[in-house]
Amino acid sequence: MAFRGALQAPLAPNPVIMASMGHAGVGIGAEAYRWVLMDVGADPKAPTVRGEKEQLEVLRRYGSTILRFGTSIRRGETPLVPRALLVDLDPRSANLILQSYPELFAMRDKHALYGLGGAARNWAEGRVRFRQEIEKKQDIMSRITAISPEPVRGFIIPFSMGGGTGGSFSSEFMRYAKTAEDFGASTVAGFGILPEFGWDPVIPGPAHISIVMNLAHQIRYCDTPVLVENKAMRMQAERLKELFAKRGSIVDELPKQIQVGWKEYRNVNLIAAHAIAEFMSSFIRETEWDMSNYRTWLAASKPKFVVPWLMPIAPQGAPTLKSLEEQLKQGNEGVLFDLGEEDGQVKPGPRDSACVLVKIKGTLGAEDREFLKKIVKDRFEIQDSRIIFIRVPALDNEAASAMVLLNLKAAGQRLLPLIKEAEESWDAYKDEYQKRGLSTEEFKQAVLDTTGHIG
Ligand SMILES: Nc1nc2c(ncn2[C@@H]2O[C@H](COP(=O)(O)OP(=O)(O)OP(=O)(O)O)[C@@H](O)[C@H]2O)c(=O)[nH]1
Ligand SMILES: [Mg+2]
Repeated sequence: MAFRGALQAPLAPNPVIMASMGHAGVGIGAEAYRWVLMDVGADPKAPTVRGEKEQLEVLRRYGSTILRFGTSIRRGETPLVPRALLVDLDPRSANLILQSYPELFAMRDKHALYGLGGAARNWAEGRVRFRQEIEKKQDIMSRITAISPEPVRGFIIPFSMGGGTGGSFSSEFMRYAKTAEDFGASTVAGFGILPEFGWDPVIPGPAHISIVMNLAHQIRYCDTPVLVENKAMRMQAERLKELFAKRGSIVDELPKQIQVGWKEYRNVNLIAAHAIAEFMSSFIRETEWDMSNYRTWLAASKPKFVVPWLMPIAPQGAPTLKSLEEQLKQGNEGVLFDLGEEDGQVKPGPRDSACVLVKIKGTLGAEDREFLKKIVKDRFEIQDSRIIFIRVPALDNEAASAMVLLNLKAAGQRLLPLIKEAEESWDAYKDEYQKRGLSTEEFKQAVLDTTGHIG
């Protein structure tokens, strides 16, 4: 009987790997996995499944993002291991996650790739070091093969654009994922975080140059470039801090005496992790949507940048639309990017579109769609025909949620001042960058590519 069950179970699609880059990327990537496992009711400290039926169920739903680690090893349980890479120049961040969550990241140092020291907040230095230390010395391909023996379907890449390592490593990794022979057909989704100037400890000038180089790489190599902002997320984190205090975070379980700077980003990272978990749920559960469909949705978009709108931001309640409506009434929602709205409205672009992921139990009827469409249209003037819906099945104990992925011209326009600032800073920094292999020509091309794509 058991054998027949195994034969009937549909195969999980090819794996998706989370490649977390730099300090912010590692913190958010690890938090997103914790979130995904909590959603299915697994204990993130020791995520396992029992029995064949449960195994098949979980693997059918999550097999593409979680590796079944060997055979049952204790008490008939099988550990589930995230297909996650934690990549940084500074070894502290990945090491701390591995030490604090040894059973979650059970392949230990296979998950971690690191060099020595930092990238000096210099995108060009980060790129050289990625090539020398991560790609060659650490042999990134062997790591990818270790956590995914099957061909890879896609990559999700969380990172911050304002430092040295995350912005440059993710740029190089996107290029690598899109040009290496083994991955040509995979789908690459970036989750890039824009820093908050004047609050986050970023250096204006170099941070702007990193943002431009990174945006140019996202335009060229990313199928789904998702942008979020620390400023918008911090505002929501502060507003909803009581709700987040009740929800556990990976940060809570890090040793108290070791500070790696995630404490102050705890709630901000929970919000980013929630957005990534929602994104993953659109193609890892039994939906009609494949990760590669995002590529087609955005193929002709200009700009193709995507901004997430989370409803609710901190999940509460039952898996019904009624419960979601209740959360909205309480203001538990928000766009994770400042679109420069005036009087609550954004000037519409002719091809603006939205992709609405709705996680509920049961069907998503015509009335439900109308209700959600109205919410979207009240805020953004998007044509009916350009709003698409993907229903994601919720589990019994899960809260209902929706994430609207917005593809708006306004998001591109917001980036123009940052590009201008980078251009104005170049002369002062160019010697430092040229020494590490980023020529004025290449930088100017990135400026042209980004402004041309957005404008
Ligand atoms: N949302 C969020 N932002 C972070 C986090 N950590 C750092 N940042 C912000 O991102 C900027 C730089 O990114 P980091 O990830 O710290 O830097 P890095 O990628 O490790 O690069 P280095 O500068 O080489 O260390 C910081 O100045 C902060 O503004 C985090 O955990 N979450
Ligand atoms: Mg760092």
